[in-house]
Amino acid sequence: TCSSTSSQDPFVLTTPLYYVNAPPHMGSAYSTIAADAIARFQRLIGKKVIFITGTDEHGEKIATAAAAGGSTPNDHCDAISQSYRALWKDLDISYDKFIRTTDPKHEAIVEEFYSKVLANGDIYRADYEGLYCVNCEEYKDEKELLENNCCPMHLKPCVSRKEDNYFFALSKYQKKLEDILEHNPDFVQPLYRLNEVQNWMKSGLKDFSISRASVDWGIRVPNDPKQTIYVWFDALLGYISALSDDHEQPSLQTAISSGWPASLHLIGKDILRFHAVYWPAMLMSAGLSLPNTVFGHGFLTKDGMKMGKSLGNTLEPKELVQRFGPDAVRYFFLREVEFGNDGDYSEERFINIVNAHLANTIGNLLNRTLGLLKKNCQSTLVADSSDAAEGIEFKDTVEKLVEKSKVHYESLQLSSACESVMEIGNAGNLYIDARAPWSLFKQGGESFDSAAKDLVLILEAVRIIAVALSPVTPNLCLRIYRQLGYTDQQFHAATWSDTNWGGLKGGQVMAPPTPIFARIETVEEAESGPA
Ligand code: ME8
Repeated sequence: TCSSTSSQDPFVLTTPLYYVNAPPHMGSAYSTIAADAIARFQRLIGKKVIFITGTDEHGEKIATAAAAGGSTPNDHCDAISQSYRALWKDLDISYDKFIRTTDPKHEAIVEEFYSKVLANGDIYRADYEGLYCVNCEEYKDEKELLENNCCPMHLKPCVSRKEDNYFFALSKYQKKLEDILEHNPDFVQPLYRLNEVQNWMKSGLKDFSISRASVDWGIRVPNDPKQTIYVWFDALLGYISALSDDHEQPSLQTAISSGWPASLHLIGKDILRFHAVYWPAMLMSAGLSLPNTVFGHGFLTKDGMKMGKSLGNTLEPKELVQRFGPDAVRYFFLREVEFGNDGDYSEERFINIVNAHLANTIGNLLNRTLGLLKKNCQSTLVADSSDAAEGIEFKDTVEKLVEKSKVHYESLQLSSACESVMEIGNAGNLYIDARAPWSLFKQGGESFDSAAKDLVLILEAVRIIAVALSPVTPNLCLRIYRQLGYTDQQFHAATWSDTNWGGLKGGQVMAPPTPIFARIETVEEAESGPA
């Protein structure tokens, strides 16, 4: 069964360990951005988080890519693995562990794990003949293939292979897996992915080959150095070896005691079967606990096809970050794609969304409020924000919306979480337009005082946005905090309880208003010159 967790347990979450056959593309970045938002949210609510990512470096696909590029597998892996780290830096990914499957500590753990499964009687030797997709690194059932035995994902023909391999007795775990899925309906999410998994299982689980005689680039099978361990049997264990302490003798036991089981494996739907079927069976065989949740998100597509390294129809995340900055990229994909579903990218939509939400709804609201405060109140708050008086309804609205966003974050509905936070911005804009403080200031007297108080309330709402949206757009939110007169340390020390109404205090001095998010010019605007 799935293990239970106590509040002391760390929140361990993982991205897929990406293949180093090619540098990262927007699909790899998408999973990692989503994981980062979840990790940052969990830290905000006070969890100790261990956020794991890394690279999957063995197997035929990688060896072929290295040879094609004229380098040794080692040099090739070093270079490409580094390009993942560099992109994670550009995208503000706050990972705690980066595991490479060529790390000696990982190799030691894979060998130990293999030996445990062998000792448990779940590994045997047999001949195998089948159709293999090198891009999936998987033997395929003829039934799943397109014309000419083409893989439906990669549109390339599978190759016929015949080998004498070691097999893992997956079929032994059919009943146990069925029970787990039935009794832990949250184990595979979203629900429609659970249904996919249950459907596959109906046709009966087949044992699978976990070694390759034909592949040299891999971890040797203990006691049979002529074979290497199948790349998936190796890579999944990266989630455990990542936990192992660099200063200790690597062992399953010490790695496990540092945080296993994982709370959440975040993956794309292409690798659901490995995570929801093979991996739990492998763990059971070795007597280890299962992760709590496997969440399979959808694909970013281009012209309806999965964007990917193998098809070469990718979008360059590095370029997007250079043009638009990390916050815009993070926000767009998390807000635009309902988490779990597929989503298509278009530049026009990208620019429209980030301009409307980040530059207008939040950026302008903050900027014009600070402008009025500077002009009329020397940039100083006249009262505590907790003193909401006439704005009590506005305060209630904000409180409800921020609570809603929390519920969405907790259930991994990242797009809805963004939406609820953005509704706070909408409410702020409605409030300021309805109150029209610019004319109240002109009227003077009591009207002037109530306008000054209105600004406090609006800024308080923007402050709450900065905390609640910080998992998604950490830089933008830091800039909001600076505008509100806080130090960077105060921003970094913020917790979810800082979304409670009442943080801004009378007498607090705001920074001179500067735009927190530069509106992106559309191509047409750029061509028609300055407005
Ligand atoms: O599968 N849209 O590595 P990989 C959304 N090494 N997400 C996408 C995507 C797209 N178009 N393309 C890729 C592997 N992804 C194995 C994993 S884990 C122990 C081993 C994301 O480099 C998505 O998360 O092919 C997908 O599952 C993953 O990248 C595949 O990465």
